[in-house]
Amino acid sequence: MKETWTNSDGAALMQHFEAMLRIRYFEETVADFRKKQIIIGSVHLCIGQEAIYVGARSALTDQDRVFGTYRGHGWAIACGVPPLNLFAELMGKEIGVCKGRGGSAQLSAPQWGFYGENSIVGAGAAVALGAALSAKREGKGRVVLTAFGEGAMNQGAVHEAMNFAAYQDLPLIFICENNIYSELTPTARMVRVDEMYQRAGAYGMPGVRVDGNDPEAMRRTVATFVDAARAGKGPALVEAMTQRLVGHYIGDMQSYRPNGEIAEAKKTEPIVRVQQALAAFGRGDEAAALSERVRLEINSAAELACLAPLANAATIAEHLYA
Ligand SMILES: Cc1ncc(C[n+]2csc(CCOP(=O)(O)OP(=O)(O)O)c2C)c(N)n1
Repeated sequence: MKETWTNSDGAALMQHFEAMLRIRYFEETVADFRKKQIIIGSVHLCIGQEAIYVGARSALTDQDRVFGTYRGHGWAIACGVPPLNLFAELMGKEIGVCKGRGGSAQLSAPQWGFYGENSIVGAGAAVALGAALSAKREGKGRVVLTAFGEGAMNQGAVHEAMNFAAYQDLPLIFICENNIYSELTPTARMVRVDEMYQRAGAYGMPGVRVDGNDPEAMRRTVATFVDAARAGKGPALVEAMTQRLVGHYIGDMQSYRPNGEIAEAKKTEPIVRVQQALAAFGRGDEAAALSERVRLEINSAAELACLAPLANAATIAEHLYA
């Protein structure tokens, strides 16, 4: 797919680059900490999919609301959640965004417009539907974005959310992160039609497939649909093509992936591509300095999170609902 980078000085691209690096370095540190058991529990990394979060979030405003999945650290960071409080959450620390009660797959940070992850595949779409209904009734132009994998497109809750949102003209943007695997199974082996965007027409809403490794393509596409949703024209489905460069979970040997697939994907992964584009704009040195600065920022956030106290045992049952 062709890049859409036309800005003359690469300024927008540099901003995307910074945000994508923040996610990448965060995730790499999480992988390291999980292996060392500094972080425990289930962790799903989004390495390789950063352009989706950064591009799409840059098309939203702070009044909008984002719902992710268990692979949601990237959405949280793109929404502006401070890496320190996110690391701390994954470590069960009191300064975590959910006071250490949520962990990697259940955290939320509504004060940043991030209404959370969800470990039940496809369930976030139904929750986001409720937020979109509320946004429509409020009438303040708020838009809701919900993201899920292409495997989730076969869940009943996603189907119901799409149908209801389209019928009610709700301001809801559905982002399908198509990384071509549903857990450990190639999605093409599970469905007859693996072009997920084509399903949008059946619900009566627009649907497009976009290069999810191109943050500008993501921003432009999502911005068009966000404008329409704010104007009362209802939902849309954006199928963002990407690849995860790591396992579904930490420790996944990925024996289901053909030899060479990851090496090939690394040639067109979003950070490498944006870095090359910035070099072409004559901003390669600036990009390298920025990369170093973001790495230091993430290292320092990780160190501070390690030093922070664990969740208070005396109040551990507070803020929990079951
Ligand atoms: C309702 C439900 N069914 C099954 C699972 C187990 N499960 C966890 S991730 C996953 C695959 C989801 O694939 P996809 O939607 O493509 O998202 P990805 O993990 O690739 O981001 C499955 C089946 C679950 N968590 N919830």
